[in-house]
Amino acid sequence: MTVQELPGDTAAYRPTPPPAWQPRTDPAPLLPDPEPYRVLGTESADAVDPELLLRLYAELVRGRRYNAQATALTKQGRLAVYPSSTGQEACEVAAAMALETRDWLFPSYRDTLAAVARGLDPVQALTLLRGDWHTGYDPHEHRIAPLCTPLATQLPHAVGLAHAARLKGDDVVALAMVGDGGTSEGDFHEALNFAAVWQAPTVFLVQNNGFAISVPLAKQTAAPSLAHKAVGYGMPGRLVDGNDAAAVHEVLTEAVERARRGGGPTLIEAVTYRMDAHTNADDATRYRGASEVETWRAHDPILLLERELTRRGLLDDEVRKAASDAAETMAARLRERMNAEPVLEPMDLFAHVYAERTGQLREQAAQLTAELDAAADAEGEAR
Ligand SMILES: Cc1ncc(C[n+]2csc(CCOP(=O)(O)OP(=O)(O)O)c2C)c(N)n1
Ligand SMILES: [Mg+2]
Repeated sequence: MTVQELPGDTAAYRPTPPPAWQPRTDPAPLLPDPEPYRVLGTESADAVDPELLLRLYAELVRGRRYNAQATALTKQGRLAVYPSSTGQEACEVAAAMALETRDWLFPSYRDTLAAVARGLDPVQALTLLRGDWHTGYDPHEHRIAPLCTPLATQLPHAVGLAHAARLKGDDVVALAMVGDGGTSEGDFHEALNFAAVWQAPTVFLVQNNGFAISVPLAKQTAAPSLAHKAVGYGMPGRLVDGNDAAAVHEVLTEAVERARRGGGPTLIEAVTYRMDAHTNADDATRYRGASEVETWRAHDPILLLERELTRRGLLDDEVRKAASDAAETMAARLRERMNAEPVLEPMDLFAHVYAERTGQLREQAAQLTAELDAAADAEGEAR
């Protein structure tokens, strides 16, 4: 074993392990493919069920329209902020489709689309981003954890839930979504370590969209790939083309099934690209060039699917129109409902925070009650 000389006094450093030392796990089977795994445009595309390709297509078209509509709502002052997943729809949709109803999804703030593709009401999915009412939906009802803004904190939650389900004998899988930037968080490390040690039925999907706001991946990590990080925890790492909906769907489905069988967690890095700015509050032209964006436009997830469907004679004007009509209907309904003023109950601010209110929350609740009563009295007097 050759060890690079360290500068300074290295006399005390004895890197050679004793002869009996063996790796605890053979690292070779855990290593990701050297290139992102692809299906569309390759020979294995022929084996993909046409129904699945058509379903993915309809969902991707609807997803893109959802992103455009939600972004437009921010410009109309109807939504405080929207982190668009345009360009990442294949990951979002495949994540939702790989799960069974009994499974759990742990999304980040960028994964509204995955929640909607899983069946969540599109308006409820935006409630948090409008700043209206907590999570906006009942996580237990939908088995979708709150869209998580603090980076990577959803990952230990996912592991805890998966581990608890396993202890109870439920064959539930937790799929946790995180960005490339989120992999630098301590929570990422803790979650993956616990998941591997406990063999918790968890799947980690990292959407490597190239940036953490303005920070490019090259400034985020020196690892060969984010998928390689899996090996250090003792779980398999998979590297997949995140714009290839068939490939992401296959890799995620395999990982979910493996976790359900008791095979333990998987870390998946989906290589994709954030086509829009970080959110509507960001100007991406300040840190990246137009030519980079154009290169990715040629590798657009919808375009890749359209090519495959056309090659197999599955895409005609009727299929296109059905997908775009369904997307337009969804967008029109979303617009209409988001333009209606929500009915909000201010005291709900204190509901669902803790099972038992803390002293500070009780104080704040009393203060708000007094303010609301005073406002009501003032209104009464003014009449
Ligand atoms: C713990 C924590 N630190 C910092 C932030 C501020 N922040 C919000 S988004 C973001 C970038 C995250 O990038 P990435 O994980 O790649 O996800 P993406 O936005 O690209 O989907 C940062 C630093 C935060 N939300 N939480
Ligand atoms: Mg990112």
